[in-house]
Amino acid sequence: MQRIQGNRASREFYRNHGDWAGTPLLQRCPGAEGVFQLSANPFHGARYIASAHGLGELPPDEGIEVAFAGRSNAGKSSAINALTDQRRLAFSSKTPGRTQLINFFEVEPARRLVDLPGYGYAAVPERERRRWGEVVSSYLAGRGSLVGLVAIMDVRHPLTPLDVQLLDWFLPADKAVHILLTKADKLTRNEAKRQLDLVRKSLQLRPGEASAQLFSSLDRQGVADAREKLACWLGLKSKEKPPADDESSRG
Ligand SMILES: Nc1nc2c(ncn2[C@@H]2O[C@H](COP(=O)(O)OP(=O)(O)OP(=O)(O)O)[C@@H](O)[C@H]2O)c(=O)[nH]1
Ligand SMILES: [Mg+2]
Repeated sequence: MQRIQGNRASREFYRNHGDWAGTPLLQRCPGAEGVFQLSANPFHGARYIASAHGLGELPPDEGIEVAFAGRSNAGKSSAINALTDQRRLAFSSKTPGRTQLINFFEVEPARRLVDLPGYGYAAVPERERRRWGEVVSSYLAGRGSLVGLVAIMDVRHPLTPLDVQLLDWFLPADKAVHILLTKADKLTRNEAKRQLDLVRKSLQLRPGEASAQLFSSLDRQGVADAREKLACWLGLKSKEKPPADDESSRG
């Protein structure tokens, strides 16, 4: 697999737009919570902008974006829907392998979420699987505007060999990784916590290197924490509602 290119485009973006000019992303957003106290969902206005079937169809590599990767059926599209508070922004399905395109959603101008096609679904023909592996790995390796990876894993069976391969390759790069252990509603609180501890321990995650949390798009646990994390990565602020018109001030 190709080694990840430097983050020149994204560093430039932060230099021009960020409140923390020059501070590396991993130092800026160390934990899963408390970076911003979001009072409103900054992802709410996200809208679909493009789908790419191949590398030639990607939107311009400008601004910054965060990609969601994981096994087929792990809950990538559902997580994007939960984060944006939209029911069908990213299509989610009971049929694994449904998302076959790289789908781009714009949160604000030059700030995007990217839904990647899932890996590891056996029923997808070998030729198609190989082609998609090539497209996705090239995207991850060469996309300058990509600042971080959200690795999506089913909490009941995290860190499959393909997940580990993705992380092994991504962690040493100068980019952020956040793991969402999805479908946490399928386990008891104790079981889910045990799984989270296991993942943290087996990856020996250090603060600032990568982070992991429990998540459920069904009962919404962890949605607020994930929002804070990704809002920090993308340099988003809460979208405050404009103050209500004051009747008395009208002429
Ligand atoms: N109980 C529960 N089900 C979930 C959760 N997240 C997703 N699902 C279900 O899991 C199935 C797959 O979800 P998707 O979001 O389509 O998964 P995906 O990772 O986008 O799948 P591909 O596009 O095939 O790679 C759907 O039936 C979802 O309703 C969750 O947090 N809890
Ligand atoms: Mg999907």
